[in-house]
Amino acid sequence: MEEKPNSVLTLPDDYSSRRRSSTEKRVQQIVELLDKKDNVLVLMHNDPDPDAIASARALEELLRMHAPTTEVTLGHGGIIGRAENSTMAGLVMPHGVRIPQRSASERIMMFDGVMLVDTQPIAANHVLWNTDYPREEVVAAIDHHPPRRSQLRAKVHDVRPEVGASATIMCEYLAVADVPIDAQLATALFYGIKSDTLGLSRHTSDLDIWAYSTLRHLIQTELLNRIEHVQLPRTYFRSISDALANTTIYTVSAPLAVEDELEEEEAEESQDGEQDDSYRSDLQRFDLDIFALSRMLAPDTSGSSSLDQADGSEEDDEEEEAAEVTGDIAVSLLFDMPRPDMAAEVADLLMRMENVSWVVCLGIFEEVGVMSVRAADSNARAGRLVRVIAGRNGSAGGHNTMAGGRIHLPNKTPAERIAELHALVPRFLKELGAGEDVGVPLLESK
Ligand SMILES: [Mn+2]
Repeated sequence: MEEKPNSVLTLPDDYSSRRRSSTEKRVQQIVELLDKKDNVLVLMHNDPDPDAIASARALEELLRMHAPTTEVTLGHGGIIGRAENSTMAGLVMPHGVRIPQRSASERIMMFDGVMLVDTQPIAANHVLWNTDYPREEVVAAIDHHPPRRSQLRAKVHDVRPEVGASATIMCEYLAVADVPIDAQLATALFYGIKSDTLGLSRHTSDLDIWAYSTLRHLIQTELLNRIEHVQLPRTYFRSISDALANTTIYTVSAPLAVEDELEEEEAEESQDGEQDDSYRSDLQRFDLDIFALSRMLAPDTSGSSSLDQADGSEEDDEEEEAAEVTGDIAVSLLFDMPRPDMAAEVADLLMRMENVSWVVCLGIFEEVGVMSVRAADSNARAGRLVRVIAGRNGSAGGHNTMAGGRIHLPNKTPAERIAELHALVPRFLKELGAGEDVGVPLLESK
């Protein structure tokens, strides 16, 4: 095991004093708000991913130093399903607490403060949702998901959609607040950024590149390998096999972007999608370091990709034309998923197929229909697509190239749930301009 001394992250060379003082002020505000609080909950989104876990650990470390009298509990709803993520949680967050939604109201009341990481008060993907907890009382929200059109804000509300990972924002806090981090936390933060940005290959800002390259020297490679290359259960391969057997390819002239069909306010939105988005297939991870390296060597191409801009400013994209491109749409159905994040993992895998412009992966987990959508074009508005489909029967959201959602299917027989899933397919195809295409099963196609 490599032994590395704890170190304070060095801020970027071009980090202005103005920026420094505004970050200092945010940290200061958090510390002051915790002044009279004895025990606070740092709450991750449901089914936390590496970015959420790393961000929670980083906030815990910051509070340990700057609010030492406040007891901190790290908590989340849902399950940590994916093998890499549960391995990471076991190694770096063994003290994390699972809070089931049904007992959330009582459990939350045991804390005198709540802070959110990798999610925000208005989102439906954390356990405060569906409780009476006054969400305007949330002490801080540190997140990078596109903000909702809502007045509901945390007291310290740091939501930056242009940044690739919440862990990156936490690195900035740690650096400004002079918090030394050990190799384990450095590894967690590095992996959080790596998995959320696909190794800086998409949705990446200058700050992500700074954090990633600074952390790179501090990580414990053995720990990273244990997480990233964890052995997978047989059920994993069975699920992948089932998914590929139930994948159909539609070849059409597909619209590049989804057109507006509903007002934002009409759909109940959540961030289920973005949480899905952080799960990456192993195959994709294989290529990440090459990408990361090329991004670091060519910083000019990194700072403001069109994806960042399009995701960050919802208002601007009204002017975009829905251009036509030819590409394949891969639709995969997973009728019985072992865990809710399986759909996202399969979607990531299918995105690697040649000539694919859209992937729609639909699955059933318990009483929920799970949608995971990927698009090749950075202006594709995948988030809008899943919101259109989910409508009022579910919750959905996401970025231009990655999105997800859930449709609630309670009180239905398994056969009825499967029928509901099948019924979603023509709706997706219609939205994508492929309503007439019959499709070819992937495993029978040439
Ligand atoms: Mn994230």
